[in-house]
Amino acid sequence: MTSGRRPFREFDDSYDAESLRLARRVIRGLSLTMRHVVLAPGSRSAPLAYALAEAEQLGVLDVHMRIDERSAAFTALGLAMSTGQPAGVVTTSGTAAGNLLPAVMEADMAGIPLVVITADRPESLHGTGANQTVWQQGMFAGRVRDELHIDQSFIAEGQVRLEPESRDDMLAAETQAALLVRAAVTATARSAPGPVHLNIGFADPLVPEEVPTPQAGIQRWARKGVIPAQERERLYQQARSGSVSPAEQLEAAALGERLGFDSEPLQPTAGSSDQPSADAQQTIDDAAHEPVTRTLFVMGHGAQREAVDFAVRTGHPMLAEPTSGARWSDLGAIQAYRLLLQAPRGSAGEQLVAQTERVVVVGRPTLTRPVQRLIARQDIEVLHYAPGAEPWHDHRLPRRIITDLRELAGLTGTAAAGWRQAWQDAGLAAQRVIDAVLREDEQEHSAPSSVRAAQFVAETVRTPLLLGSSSVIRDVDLTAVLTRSLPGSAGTQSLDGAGPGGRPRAVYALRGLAGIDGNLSAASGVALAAGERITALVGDLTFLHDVNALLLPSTEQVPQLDIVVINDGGGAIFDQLEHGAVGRRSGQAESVERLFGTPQDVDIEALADAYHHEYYFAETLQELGEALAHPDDRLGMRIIEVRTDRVGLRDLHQRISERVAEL
Ligand SMILES: Cc1ncc(C[n+]2csc(CCOP(=O)(O)OP(=O)(O)O)c2C)c(N)n1
Ligand SMILES: [Mg+2]
Repeated sequence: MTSGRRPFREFDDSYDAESLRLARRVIRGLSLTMRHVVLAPGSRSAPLAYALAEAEQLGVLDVHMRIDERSAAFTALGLAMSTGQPAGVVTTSGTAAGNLLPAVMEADMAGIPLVVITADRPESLHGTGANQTVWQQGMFAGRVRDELHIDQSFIAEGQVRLEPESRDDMLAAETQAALLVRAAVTATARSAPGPVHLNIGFADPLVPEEVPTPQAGIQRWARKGVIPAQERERLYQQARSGSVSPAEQLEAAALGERLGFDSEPLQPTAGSSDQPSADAQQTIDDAAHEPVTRTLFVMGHGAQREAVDFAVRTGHPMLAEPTSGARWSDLGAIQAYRLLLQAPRGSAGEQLVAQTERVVVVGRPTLTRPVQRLIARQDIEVLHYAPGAEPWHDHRLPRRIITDLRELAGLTGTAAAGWRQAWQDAGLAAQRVIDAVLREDEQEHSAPSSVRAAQFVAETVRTPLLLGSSSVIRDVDLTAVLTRSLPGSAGTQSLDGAGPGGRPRAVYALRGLAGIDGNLSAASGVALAAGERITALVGDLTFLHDVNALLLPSTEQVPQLDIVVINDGGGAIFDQLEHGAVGRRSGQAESVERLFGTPQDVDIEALADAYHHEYYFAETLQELGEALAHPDDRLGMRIIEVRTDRVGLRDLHQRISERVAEL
């Protein structure tokens, strides 16, 4: 504390260890805009653990304990993905911190506000051979939007203050933490939301003192303006159907007031259900006249909602990936578009592509090569609608960037008569072929293929879905007919994307880097945030890679999660790629299977048993349907295994392509 100035005290915990006092202020700052924190146990992070427990008791935060840090980080990623709000993960020092890297990488490339907080040894112990001590400052450099290092010694040196000298003291630990989270959620023309890193060097002692008087208890440090738990829940639920919650606005306003910022609302991140503004609506309505064009919209991951509305209202066809928020047949998304794009000369698909004047890319398409080839074509004008910075944006792409919906409207106008219908007809014809081939295949083998199983799950489940990387998401993209109004319900179909429950149906996936790691943990984060059942549909290697998502300390709330594992005893996807052809060369099959297929025969039932989660084996689609029925009556985490054979998949895909090419 600098001499002569009176500290601006909001609460008094001067009786306590300095590490605890620092941790409390940091958590106060973080909790301005954060509701969920996932914590893994450790010694150096103890001050944060105690402070988090207090914050949870005060109703400021929800804390989730996990044992494996990689799983903890992906759980936090899922929490942030689902809410569009920052979520935190806290670890001790050493390799614990290293385990956060995969989730940080995904958050970076997917634009998710993940706040990683690593406890560190104090700077004085670095380079002395002290246990579990490694240079952690900047360890996520290049992948985080901002990073902050606070060492406890900074307090004595006056670089960080525990007691601010004014309400907007920029050296106050609380303010610094709050500003860091702000960097995670800020969307500007140059920077998308994304992960941030806070590294804190704590010095002993790391345990709290006993509270000397009841008044000095934890109730003293709750930040002012904390919304009562019940009200918070109501606002939170409300927030899930809108773009920016009243709670966020309140919190942003509170932060702004304290720190002297403009209190503009926080920006929702990609994948959240942002509504088009009145302005955007007007633009859409104005554009519904001139010019008349044959434009094709490619809707990738995180496609902006206003562009989807624009395409729907102006009648342009949409080739929409499952996580684009546009992949609804009741919105007219084109089925089986991948096959239309790769159809041979003279086919209906080829003629449609030939008539296309312009392609507009929205969001980030990652799933199929025919789409990549389409948007790389030189003979068709390709535009990219990107109103703000995109985490994946590559300025080297030879595409014209359109940042304004009005400008887009001026170029694409409204669709030529029959343009969307022609695509829809072709898509529907291809869809019929897919369904027929899948049926034939099922009869031939007297068991469903993995493709059919994925289609079945995506089309039948009534919960939000998380699609695993690898074949699953591509199979759903190729074959599933998804509707926003769920089967069996009388939900209305409106442009606001609302399903029968009044919320848009959500389809999640880790498309930032498409890793097969962390998928189940992310799904459990989504389930924890949503407070409802989620279905994760994954391949066997994706399941086994993140099996520690099943590992929950027995004190913790079990996520409402159905995990459907399509077990084909290894990685099927490589056989669909070039390696499938290599494997068919004489004498190469075994080697390709070993190098890429990585066969496994883990007993998934025994695994589920070991973790005490319910297990179902579905031999037929009917059994699968029964296992997935009545999601509201189920409790906890359930694992549903479907066994399939990957040997015939390459032929099955070829048969589908050939039959569609004949159309
Ligand atoms: C962390 C990580 N490691 C490796 C890969 C490369 N990879 C992509 S798909 C795949 C196999 C996935 O197998 P499975 O989950 O069983 O799905 P399948 O293709 O069999 O349906 C692998 C290893 C990856 N995407 N992420
Ligand atoms: Mg597999």
